Amino acid sequence: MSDRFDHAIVRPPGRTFADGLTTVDLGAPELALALDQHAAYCDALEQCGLTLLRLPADDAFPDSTFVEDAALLFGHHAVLTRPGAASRAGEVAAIAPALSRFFPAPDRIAAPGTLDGGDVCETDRLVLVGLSERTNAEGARQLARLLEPEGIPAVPIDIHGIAGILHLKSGLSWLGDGRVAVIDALAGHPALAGFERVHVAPEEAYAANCVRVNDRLLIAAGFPRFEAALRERGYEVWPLEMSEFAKMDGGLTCLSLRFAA
Ligand code: CIR
Repeated sequence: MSDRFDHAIVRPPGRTFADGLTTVDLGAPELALALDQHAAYCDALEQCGLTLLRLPADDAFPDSTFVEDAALLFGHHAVLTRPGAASRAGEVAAIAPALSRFFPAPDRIAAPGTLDGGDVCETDRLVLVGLSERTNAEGARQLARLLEPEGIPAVPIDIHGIAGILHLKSGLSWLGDGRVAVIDALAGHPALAGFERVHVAPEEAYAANCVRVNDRLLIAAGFPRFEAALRERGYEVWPLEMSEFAKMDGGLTCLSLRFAA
């Protein structure tokens, strides 16, 4: 398990972006602004040293810009997921050809398992798997079995009933260096006991979704307490405007699939 990446798969939002799923009440996203924010995100990944595989926008799937939910990449091992929302099921077949160049023999989550990539938080020692409205216990069990031969433990964290988070990674992110960023509602979970926890204040909860890419940490702009806490710890942070993706329940991790080729 590594924090070093050299490639990422991205897909810009399509014309149907505003028809996607959301649980928040922040208004409809503006496509032009979303495209600008996506371009800035892609630029940041490139500045971190990544080569991007840019997939075309896919109007058939309004949520398809959130590429992270359709696949999991662990080293040279890919797992095609089985998203928990019916409207997103077809995203897996839509992304599989792009992955096949690098991951010719991916594993798959099979029915009745469901699993969204947003529920899977990879760390340096284990993989945390959120049990959510999207990821069920069977999906988490299948993932644990797939990771077992690699000696990677998959530890479930039940997030049902935790307000304001769609996926585990809406409230928890791996920062590297033995640390996680975490919202208060998850911070006491025993699975996190061995990590240094950087607390994200309730009024800054959206900031808990951030992404470590090589030497930098991409964070959502507009969350000064969290940003200061990271700078104090020596992180080189890169704030990015995420307003239009936040309206659709999306965060920084879900906009790319990062890997080392
Ligand atoms: C959805 O509800 O599936 C999308 N609107 C947002 C998915 C965000 N994905 C993620 O956090 N991994």
